[in-house]
Amino acid sequence: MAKFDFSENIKLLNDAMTGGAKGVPFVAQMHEFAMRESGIPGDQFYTDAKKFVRGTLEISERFGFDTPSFIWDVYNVEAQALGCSFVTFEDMAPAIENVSPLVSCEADIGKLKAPDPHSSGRMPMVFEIMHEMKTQAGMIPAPCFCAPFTLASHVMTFENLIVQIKQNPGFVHSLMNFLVDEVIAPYMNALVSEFPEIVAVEGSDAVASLPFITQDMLEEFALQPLERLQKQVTRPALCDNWWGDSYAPDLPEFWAQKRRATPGYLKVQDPDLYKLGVQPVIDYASEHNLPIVLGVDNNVFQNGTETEIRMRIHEYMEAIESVGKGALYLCSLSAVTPAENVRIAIEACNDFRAGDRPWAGQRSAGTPEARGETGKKITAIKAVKTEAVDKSQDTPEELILDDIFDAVIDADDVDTADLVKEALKKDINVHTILNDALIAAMDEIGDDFADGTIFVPEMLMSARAMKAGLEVVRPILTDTGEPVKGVVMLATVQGDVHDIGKNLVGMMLEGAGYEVIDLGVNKKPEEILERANEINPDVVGLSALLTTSMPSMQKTVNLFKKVGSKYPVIVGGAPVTEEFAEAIKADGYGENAPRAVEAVHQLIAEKVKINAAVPARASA
Ligand code: B1M
Repeated sequence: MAKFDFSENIKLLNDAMTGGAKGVPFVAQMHEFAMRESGIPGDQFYTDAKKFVRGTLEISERFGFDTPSFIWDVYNVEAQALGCSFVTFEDMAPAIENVSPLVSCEADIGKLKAPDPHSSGRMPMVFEIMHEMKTQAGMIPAPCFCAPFTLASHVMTFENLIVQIKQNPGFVHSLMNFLVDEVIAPYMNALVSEFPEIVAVEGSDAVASLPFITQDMLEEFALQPLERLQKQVTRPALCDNWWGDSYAPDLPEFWAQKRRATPGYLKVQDPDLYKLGVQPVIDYASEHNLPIVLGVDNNVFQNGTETEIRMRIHEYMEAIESVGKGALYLCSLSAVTPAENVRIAIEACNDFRAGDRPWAGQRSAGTPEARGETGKKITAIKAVKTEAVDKSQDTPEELILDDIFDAVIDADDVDTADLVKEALKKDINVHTILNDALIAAMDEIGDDFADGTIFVPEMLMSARAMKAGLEVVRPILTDTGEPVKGVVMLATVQGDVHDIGKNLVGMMLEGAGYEVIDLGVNKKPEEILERANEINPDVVGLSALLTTSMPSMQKTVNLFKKVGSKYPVIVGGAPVTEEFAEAIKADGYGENAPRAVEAVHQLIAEKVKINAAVPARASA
């Protein structure tokens, strides 16, 4: 007899997905929450299968989760086994640090060594977790894998992956084939042969979400490699966590793509679900006779009031009930999610099932307030780009500046560099080229990105083109002793390896004429201060994407203030709000990359004002 018994709820979950259940079950991604509540430090919890399973089962039982988490730190296992740099933390889940990518060019693929599922990295630990789950709880969870696109971004960095997709797609296909054929499929098949009871394997693929990639990229570089995997794994290989439904230019097509990744159900989660509302999901699911999985995100459990948590859960459970089959998903209960809020969430699920439904019929998702200001459709870019501009009255100088501007907008790095050279040959002032063509184009790109009219890849590629133009003018600016507008030092704070947003901020700052020194990710407060003292930047920029790493952002700002550092600090990242920035006494805040540039402009302008005022005061 197993020590922990979740069999009834596992049956409820299985029945719910086929329409035969009485109530709506919930599943939770709660490994990090279980780590904290069990008091097991992260560096042990995620490396010792027995501790992981004991902690997960005990906390699941203590808090009354329907079923224990089937999920561990899913994004890291294959990358670590391939040799990517793996970091553990005491107080949060481990991560892969993209310090030096394993693959930069096609030839590097040949240097990758296929992992052995029984001996490489923590792959053997996963076998042990499965074994422990089986003996302690009589259950065999679906093993998790890191889907090919996200794994490729670990192996070669997100930015390089996008650039190569645009410039050398064959190389990316070869890498994807290697990752599917030599890494993920053998690993999953080894688990299936050890545990034949496995019914399916489940992938996660956060990086392959909109608007970080486009829907076309998703099709060719995320979905098709997944389908290749599906053909090779001896059990259904599912993958259900692409975000970005609210950005999809073609939502039914996006959901059709999702269904190819999870043929048996449709999963939609916050923040997209909150923006879109439940009705489109209900309609689609009813039309296609599909169960739905609706996800409430961490921010609600982290920052929501009791009523907000309860209402969101009831609204989504009611939607699932109206479809007749499906489950609720509680996303990313983390090491800093208040235990009380988790209790409230679980109680809300139980109350709903018991018929205690004070908000029956009420909806807040999908309202204009829930949609916020973002979410404009990508089609708008086409309108911008195809708008005909009458250039017949332009001077030759204006014409070439327009061409440079267009080349940056069209993300053509070769054309941009050539046109800048041509403009210089024609004696056009270097500042005019910089300000009226290169920086002006990036301003427009920044606005389009902030509006949601273009996606990350377009912005990234335009930033590259801008950089190519900048390389041409830089030596001239240096020769003339022209000072750069200012130096900005960037870092993602300790415990956090998210860098896509920070890198975009860096590109936009370069695009606006600043020199950017990027320290990378997972940087301790002391290291950030030490490097600032070496570099002497005009502004320090900190990025955080996790609620668990926000305290580290606060510590860094505190340290700067404590030592009376002269460097102004701006902060940003998805969970970072203006209120938080004010509360931790940061000097500036950027909601997104263009706003971060504005914050830097403002701080530098203030600095210039102060510097100008100092001699005046001294002489008074
Ligand atoms: Co992670 N992840 N992730 N993840 N991931 C989030 C952030 C999450 C919201 C997903 C979720 O579960 N709902 C969640 C955080 C929940 C929370 O705490 N609030 C989460 C989690 C929990 C995790 C892990 C623990 C694993 C997991 O369970 N999912 C793990 C943690 C690793 C670690 O850091 N210790 C993890 C890992 C990963 C990947 C490695 C797989 C990958 C990161 C790859 C990389 O960055 N190289 C990843 C990704 C891609 C995401 C999502 C899908 C996207 C984040 C992103 O890149 N956005 C995200 C869910 C989502 O958003 N749908 C999620 C695109 C980027 C352009 O936006 O970074 O917000 P953003 O940057 C914006 C602004 O915020 C701002 O400007 C940028 C451009 O406009 N900005 C600044 C950013 N920095 C700024 C600095 C400034 C000013 C503005 O001044 C200096």
